[in-house]
Amino acid sequence: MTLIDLRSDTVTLPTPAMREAMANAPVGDDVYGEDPTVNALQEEAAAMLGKEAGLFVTSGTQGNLTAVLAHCARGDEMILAKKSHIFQYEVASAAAYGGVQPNTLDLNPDGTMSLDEIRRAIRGNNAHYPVTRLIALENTQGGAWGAPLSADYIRQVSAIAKEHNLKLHIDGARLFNASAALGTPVNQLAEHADSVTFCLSKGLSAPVGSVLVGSKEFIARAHKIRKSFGGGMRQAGVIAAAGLIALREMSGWDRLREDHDNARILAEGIAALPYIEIDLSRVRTNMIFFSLTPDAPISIEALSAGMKAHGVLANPSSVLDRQMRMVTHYWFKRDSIPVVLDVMRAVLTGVPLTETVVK
Ligand code: TLP
Repeated sequence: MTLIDLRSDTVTLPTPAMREAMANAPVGDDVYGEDPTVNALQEEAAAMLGKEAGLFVTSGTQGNLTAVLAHCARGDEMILAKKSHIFQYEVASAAAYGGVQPNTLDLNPDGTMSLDEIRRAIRGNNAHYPVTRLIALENTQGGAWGAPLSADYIRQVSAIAKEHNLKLHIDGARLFNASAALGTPVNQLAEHADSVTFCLSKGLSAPVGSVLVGSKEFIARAHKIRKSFGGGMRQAGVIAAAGLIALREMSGWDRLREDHDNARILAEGIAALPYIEIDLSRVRTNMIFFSLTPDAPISIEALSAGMKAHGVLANPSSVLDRQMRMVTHYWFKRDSIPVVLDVMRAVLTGVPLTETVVK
């Protein structure tokens, strides 16, 4: 059975061009700064995002942790969304390894935190308070169904940060998706941030890695912190080569808009199924969230298990809310949409699959 995998865009496999580039990559010892492929990736990524320097890291999590620790000292506070990846899904690493305290805010449905609430969260000069050091945004914002944050919103947050002498980090795991959705070049989305991480895996399909970008001075500090986490990767050009192909061939607006269009078409089909609640206006990039109505005859776990039995993978995102997430990506093709919809219909209603779909 061929699997249709909608669990995440993290499941993307390297393209044939990536495998070829990996096989032929010139390499050296990156801890000595001597890997030409890593150096090329770091330079190209920094140039694309309009920053002075870049650092190849193993994952989005390592990039975010490295950035937070390069900006903050122990006991400092960072302001970020309660539904941000850094707060929810990075194993409290900033607290565990950096002693950094999160001050979390709610998200609006459009993925923004209110500017007023950000201002209120910044600590005053009082002996009892921690020092606020950092604001962290996420673009696209996974906790708001992959909503893209506009350059204008980021500029306004950055103005608040500057006024209070704070740093601004963007977890841009899906920054290129935001760019494609908004029609705004990535350098404009990165312009007002002190640091940005983006993932070469996920939507861009590389097998491994993220890049952290910022000023030369910031990246020099980040480089040392990455080493302390065991992130000095030696002949890493073998994987950076795939990252270069991801940047050059997989980050274009037309490419990523295919994933966004597929998400929209799939979401519209899901909206027409019984027992489904979905707000189509919130499907903005490559993520779809929907929930089961209270009268649905099965649980969200049973829906997921039933779909899996027919080769369609999607995970519940909240069992309590009976909610499921689907993420489209390069390896999810448009002709899979009718298959997913028919499988969902069959599992939800108990009526067998239509013949056209059964393989
Ligand atoms: N997100 C994964 C899971 O960890 C939830 C996913 O399937 O979406 N920032 C954002 C916004 C992310 O969504 C992720 C991964 C990361 C950072 C971490 O990246 P990795 O997995 O490379 O450490």
